[in-house]
Parts: sequence; C-alpha cells; structure tokens
Amino acid sequence: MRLLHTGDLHLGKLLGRKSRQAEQQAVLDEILAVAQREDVHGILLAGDMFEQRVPTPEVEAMLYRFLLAAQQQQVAVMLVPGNHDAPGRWRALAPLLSRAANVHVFSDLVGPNPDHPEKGGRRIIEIGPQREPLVVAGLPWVPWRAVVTGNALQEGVEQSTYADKVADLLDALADGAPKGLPLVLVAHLLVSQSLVGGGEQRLTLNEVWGIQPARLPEAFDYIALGHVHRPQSVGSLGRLARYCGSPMQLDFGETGWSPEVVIIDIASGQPARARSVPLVSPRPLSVLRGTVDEVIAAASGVADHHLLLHITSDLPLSQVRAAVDPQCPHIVDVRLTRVAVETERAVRLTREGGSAPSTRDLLVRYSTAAKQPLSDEDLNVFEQLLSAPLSGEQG
Ligand SMILES: [Mn+2]
Repeated sequence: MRLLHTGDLHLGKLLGRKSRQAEQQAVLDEILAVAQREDVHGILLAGDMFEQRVPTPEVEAMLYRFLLAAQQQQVAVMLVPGNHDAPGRWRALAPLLSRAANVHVFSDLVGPNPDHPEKGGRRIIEIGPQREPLVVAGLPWVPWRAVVTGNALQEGVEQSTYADKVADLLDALADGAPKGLPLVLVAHLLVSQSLVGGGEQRLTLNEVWGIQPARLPEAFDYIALGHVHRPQSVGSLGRLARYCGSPMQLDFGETGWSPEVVIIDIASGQPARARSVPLVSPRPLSVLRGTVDEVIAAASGVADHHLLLHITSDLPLSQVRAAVDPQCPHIVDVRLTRVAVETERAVRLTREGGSAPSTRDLLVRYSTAAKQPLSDEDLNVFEQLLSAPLSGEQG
C-alpha cells in the first residue's frame, strides 16, 4: 500500500499583500499529479488546510475541488484539523465529505468508538481499488483548554501537563489497535526539538508545549505530522515519523528549505519506508540586503523568487523602485535604511560615550518613561523571550 503525506497548506494565506491563490492552486494540482504518477491511493492531510478559520468561498472551493479530484483518482483522504482550522466546521462537513468524496475527517479528541467507528479517533479505512484495509488514527490540534482545566491552572499545575496529556492521547489511539493491519497516525502537533526556520535552529522555547520525540508511540507504522512548516524526520529508533512541511514557503522566515511531499510504502510484515518527492511549482522566497547595486547583482540568481529587499540608500523610495523593479519582477516589499539617519545615530551614540544601548536598556528607558518601570524579573523574562527562537507555525 502506498500513501502520500502532506499538510500545512494554509490556503488563502497572503504574502505581504500579495495573493498566492494561483500558486496554491498549482501546488494542489502538482500534489495530485504526484499521487497519480506514484500510484498512491491514500492521502494523509495533516492539518492547517486553511489559513483562516473562516476562509473565503474561493479558497474553500479550491480545497473541495482538490478533494473531489482525489476521489476521481480513487484516492481516499484522511485529514485532521490544525490550529488554523475550525474543528466545528470540519465536524459539520465530515458526513458529507465521507459520502461524497471518500474523505475521512478526524475532528474530535476521541479514542476508538466501537458503536460508531466512523466517529472514532481510530478507524479501518479501505484504500484504493483493491479496498485494502488501513487502520488510521487521527489527532486534530489539541487546544490547551481541552486538556488543562481551569482548576488545574488555579492550583498552579505546571504547563508540562499539556505535553504529557497529548502524549497520553496518542497512547490511547495506539493501544489495542487491530493486529496484522497497517497502522498510521495523522496528527497536528508540536514535537519538541523540531528544526524551525532556514538554519539549524531547534525549537526550544516551548518545551512545555512540545511532545518529547520518545513519547511518539512505536506501534504506528508511520506518523504523519503537521504543524512545523519545514519538512523533517522526527525522533529516531523504532519510529517512522515526519513533518511533511508546508508545500510552499509561507513567509520570509521560512527560506532555506525546499517543499516536498512524503511517499510511504507499507507492506505487511516489513517496516514501512518513506521518501520525499520535491514540489517544484511554488515560487521560492528570498531576502536580499545591501545597496541598490548589491541587491541588483544578488537578484540575478533569484530573479524568479518572491523577494523581500532591505536596501541601504538615501534615494527616495520611488527612485529605488525604479532601479530595482525592472530586475526583480516578484518584489513583495522594499524596506529602506537611510544612510544619513544611521550615520547620525552612530555619531550621537559615540558622543554619548558608549556603544549602542542593549534592547534591555531600551526597555528600561521606555518603561521608566511610560511610568511603568519593570522589575528585574520581568526584564529577564523579556530577554529570554527575545533570545529564544520563534517557530514559523505560530503565524
Ligand atoms: Mn501550519
């Protein structure tokens, strides 16, 4: 049995003020083309289908066309709502989608339901023309209020109970699964130590919210994760778990990696195998910095990218745009730094007899001027937050 894993579509998301609907349509078409070429009969869609909880009708129609086209290719779709999606909306659509388009929605935080298997968090789904049985467990995004009660907060229970409780839900979905059938999990959740952004930065800020990789149950043949937008394997021994990543870079904090889908092969009696297939239709994003001439030179290698330009110049913006626009057809924004202003600032700081003030100093000045001086403790928290890496998926 062969499956395809994707997610974090964020359909309807803008880039700056630019619509990317045409790119989003093209990448949905590309995903279906990969499914056809690879002879896939099941798609695991790991959440954040829409950018907004209430998408526009055009954006909604784009996803429904995708689901109907999948059905025409005899591809079943198994999906969970992400933190951007409205679970109630998916709960309302679930019966319609399962009958009309062979789409299986896991909208609720529930375990297996023997009386109504189609409403449970773990179901047997028949895949492809051969109607091969696949056991699918689905865990939508878990809002903190769903697992951390008001009482617990009042009693000062640590937030780490959130990650523990999400891991307990995963165990419940794994326990007692039918033996001898392939078993997969599709979930929208945060695993701690995931790579974020374009570098080697690992997510460490939200340890209390992130599930430890070792808590991903070993019972699953494959764990299809959504939430972190950069594609990557998760955990290690005994588990085949991946973030599929977003099918396109969604903002300028997400450059430096390439979008992909994951193809998973599961054969009985053998460990599942996963490999990535690159997606080529979306336009990559790049950030360029320098003078007008430097930016134009650098742009020649990335002329077809969406570009954010940080330009140092004393020319008016209209003149800067007149110089760069013909060389860079896909500019999202140009941010100007004035040479004169920067020089004056440096001179003033030197005259004041020191280097530039730290961000902490600036906050002290501001809070004092605002007559709400902050305690050392507050300032420490501020500094910790400032230095901690942020994850792109929060946006
Ligand atoms: Mn997302």
